[in-house]
Amino acid sequence: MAEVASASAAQLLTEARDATDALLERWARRLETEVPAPEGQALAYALRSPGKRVRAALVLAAFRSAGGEGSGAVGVAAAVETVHAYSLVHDDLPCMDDDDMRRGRPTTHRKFGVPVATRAGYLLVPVAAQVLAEAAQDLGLDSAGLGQMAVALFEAGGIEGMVGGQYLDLSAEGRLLELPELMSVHRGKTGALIRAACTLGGIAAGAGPGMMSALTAYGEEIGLAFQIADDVLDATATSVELGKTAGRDAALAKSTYVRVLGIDEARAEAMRHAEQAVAHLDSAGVPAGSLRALADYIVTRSK
Ligand code: GRG
Repeated sequence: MAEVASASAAQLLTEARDATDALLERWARRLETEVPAPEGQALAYALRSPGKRVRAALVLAAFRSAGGEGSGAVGVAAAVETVHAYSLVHDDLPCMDDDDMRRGRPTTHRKFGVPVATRAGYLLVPVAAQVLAEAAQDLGLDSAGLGQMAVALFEAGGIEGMVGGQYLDLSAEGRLLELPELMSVHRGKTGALIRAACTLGGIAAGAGPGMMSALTAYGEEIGLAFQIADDVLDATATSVELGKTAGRDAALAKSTYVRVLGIDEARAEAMRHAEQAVAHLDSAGVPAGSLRALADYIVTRSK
């Protein structure tokens, strides 16, 4: 298969951010007017929160690697970022990681209070479903295509993925996990949604089974690499660089790759997973294109 033209990670992240933010801004305006205050304002605040848009970039890169053309996948990217936005609002709540700063701004509950932030977080889930349904229409997918995307996104966001991983993570606080258990926390809590971003890009492009399994295998490895890199950044970067409180894992006595392996070995492990991710694409003959650049970015990023 021919290699697709590959954008640099920086170009792709900028493109993903501009396109996704524009779509999320339309939803923020709509929700601000349709949902009574203060929940409507809290929803808009969470959707306008300036993330790096890595998951959106993965959707777009996977879409193109699978032969997708045009801008139809932007809605899919926005749906994934909406689920991510919900998870951050809830993750920051006092009953979870209890954090004051996110993306360089006060967390949603610090701005609107815990009850409003909790409700706004839940409300983002059906919003994500609506964003996804509109994206399926833009892509010209039939109801089976929408169903396949919905299963990929909401299974990853649920008990078999993100919620399950977060639950394990919270219940393990103060206890040192062995590597296999830690790996399942990371695969669920963070990896599942990142893997789904890659899978969804493939579904949006109408990819066949070989391409789909390569994209999913890439997503599985890169999701793990992402959270290991996140563990390293939490231990080595500053709060200003991260836009959130650094050193939170140590403060909460969490098991992390840094705690289990040390910083250097954790970094090396993230690199190994990133290489493995790209190897899945190469060995299936899938044009890696920008997915290669994103794999590299994910393990070398500074925030
Ligand atoms: C009901 C138990 C239960 C859970 C609810 C809250 C939740 C579900 C899950 C939390 C999942 C979570 C927040 C995992 C951390 C993922 C992570 C590394 C986030 C940071 O991602 P970046 O660096 O952030 O891409 P930006 O801000 O750039 O988007």
